[in-house]
Amino acid sequence: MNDTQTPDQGCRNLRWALALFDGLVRSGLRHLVLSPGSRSTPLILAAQRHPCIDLKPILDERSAAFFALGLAQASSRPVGLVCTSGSALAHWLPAVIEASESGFPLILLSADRPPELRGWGANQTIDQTRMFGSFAREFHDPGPAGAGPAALKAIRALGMRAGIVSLGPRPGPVHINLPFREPLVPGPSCDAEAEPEPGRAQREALAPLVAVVPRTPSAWPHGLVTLFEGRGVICCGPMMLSNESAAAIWRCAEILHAPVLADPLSGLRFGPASAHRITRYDSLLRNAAAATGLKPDWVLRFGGTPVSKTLLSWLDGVPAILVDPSERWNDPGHDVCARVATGPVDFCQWLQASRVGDLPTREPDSGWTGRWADAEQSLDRLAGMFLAQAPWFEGHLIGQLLHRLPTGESLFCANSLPIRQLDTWSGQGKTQLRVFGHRGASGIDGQTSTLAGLNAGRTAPRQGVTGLLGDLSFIHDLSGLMLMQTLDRPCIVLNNGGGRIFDYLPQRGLVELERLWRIPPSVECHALARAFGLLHRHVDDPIGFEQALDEAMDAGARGEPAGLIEVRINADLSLQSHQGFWNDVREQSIIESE
Ligand SMILES: Cc1ncc(C[n+]2csc(CCOP(=O)(O)OP(=O)(O)O)c2C)c(N)n1
Repeated sequence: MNDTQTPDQGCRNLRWALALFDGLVRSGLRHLVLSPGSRSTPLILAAQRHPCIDLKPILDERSAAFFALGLAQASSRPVGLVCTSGSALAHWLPAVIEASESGFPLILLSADRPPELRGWGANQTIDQTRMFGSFAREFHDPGPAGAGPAALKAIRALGMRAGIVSLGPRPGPVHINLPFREPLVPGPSCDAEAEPEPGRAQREALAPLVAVVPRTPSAWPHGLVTLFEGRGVICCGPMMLSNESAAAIWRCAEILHAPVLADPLSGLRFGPASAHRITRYDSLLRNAAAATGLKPDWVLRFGGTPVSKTLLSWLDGVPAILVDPSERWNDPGHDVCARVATGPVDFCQWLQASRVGDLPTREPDSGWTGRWADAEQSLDRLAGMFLAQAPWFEGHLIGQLLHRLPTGESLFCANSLPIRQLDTWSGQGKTQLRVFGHRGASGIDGQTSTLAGLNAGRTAPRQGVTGLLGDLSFIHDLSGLMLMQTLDRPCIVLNNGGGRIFDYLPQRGLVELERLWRIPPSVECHALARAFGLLHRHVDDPIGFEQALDEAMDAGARGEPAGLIEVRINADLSLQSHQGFWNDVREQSIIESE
């Protein structure tokens, strides 16, 4: 069943609603109380077709909501409410207040008109946004029904999330406002039905699927073990890791015989060597045979979303187990099938106690992880060979910089190309090095001020933080330069003539790319440095860079300001080099077929 093949809007609405209920059912929902109306028709048709849902019609929405409250109270399961647009949902309010105050799981599914009709005098159309204010634990407005597998996956994930959130840790109502475009009734050829998505059989081992696993490991369902059948990878995104947590993740890798794909901001990429550590995945996975041959059955995730887009799209569709003690829903790919609300240390203990490592499908290290380690080594060699013949660019500079930062030092790496280039070129580093970056909102703002703040907050004088920034990021935070006047670590500015990341994105072919996207700054770094009383060094070759870095670090060691190092980058050449390297990777035979 392919949604893009059927333009019927009614059918699209129905499939969308069915996917939403699939997610809700997976979180434990079994009852839906509806009050009749037209706009909510796709929801009612979908619930009617869903084999796990019991439907109860009640005319008055106020009474329906109190009835649902009773059901939720008695069953300790999320209970759904459906009504039409307009004043209908306002009648839910007293019961919603009670559900919020008493902590009962209600799922409020209000049908709505599509955005183009809101605020234009369309019939029965009011502002339904956040109608229940702080009485709803979460509010979602996912927009009109989408087409295609990604949209269905997203709405299914939202259903599951809503049910899970309604159950706790602070149980209560969750409101999803659902706009539907007409026609609301599907055509006769629509063959929509509740359908299993990929990996469903595996996920059903947790039936009813418990996506958020409680904090106490003794209460974790046994079904969680079965998610680790077959071959897996551990993916570590940006996070602040204690030594104890880092050790626990390495131990998880040993137990599971799984490689650790370590993001530059994970805290695991640099430090004592580990046979499980993989750092070259962003390049490696551009090779089609490697991407296919190394595809895992599951991914165990720690930390935030990794920097590498290549990695993210390769993981699309792979069932994920997210271990995260926070209440964040860190799952942009909508692939998380179990979210374990704990940290690496507790999780590792559970792995050990539940003997996940002894599953019969587990391969010895020499097999699966050995293949990953070989691939990493091949990529190391390829990168080395490539850099040996390429003209100097950021690929070389990153190696030089990492090599010169002593143990215990840190790097603050700006967004845009610097963090991606670090991701691509750093490789493994045995020197303990911490990398800071702003991947929460991935802004290019506040970078020089943050660099100064990081240095002010350090606990030992020998643990300084060096900055690596693009030229626009540097200029974006000019007032921060005042804070850098006494900084004893350098700020390295990669001056490539503006926002050159756009050369790597689909915008690269657009008219006026230079004026409207790259925006090359019309101010000179040296003039800025002079204006702010900063020492300025200007380099454009490897020897000059090393000299400047040594001088700046030596000055810092004497407690003197380290100043700016402006590196002139030929952005066209750099782009060519990156593309050349990735082409080499694509063409090489990197992994042997099994
Ligand atoms: C506050 C903020 N404004 C705009 C953007 C969008 N943006 C992302 S990268 C970029 C260009 C950055 O240029 P530069 O710092 O010189 O780095 P380069 O692309 O050359 O690596 C822009 C404008 C953003 N992420 N954050």
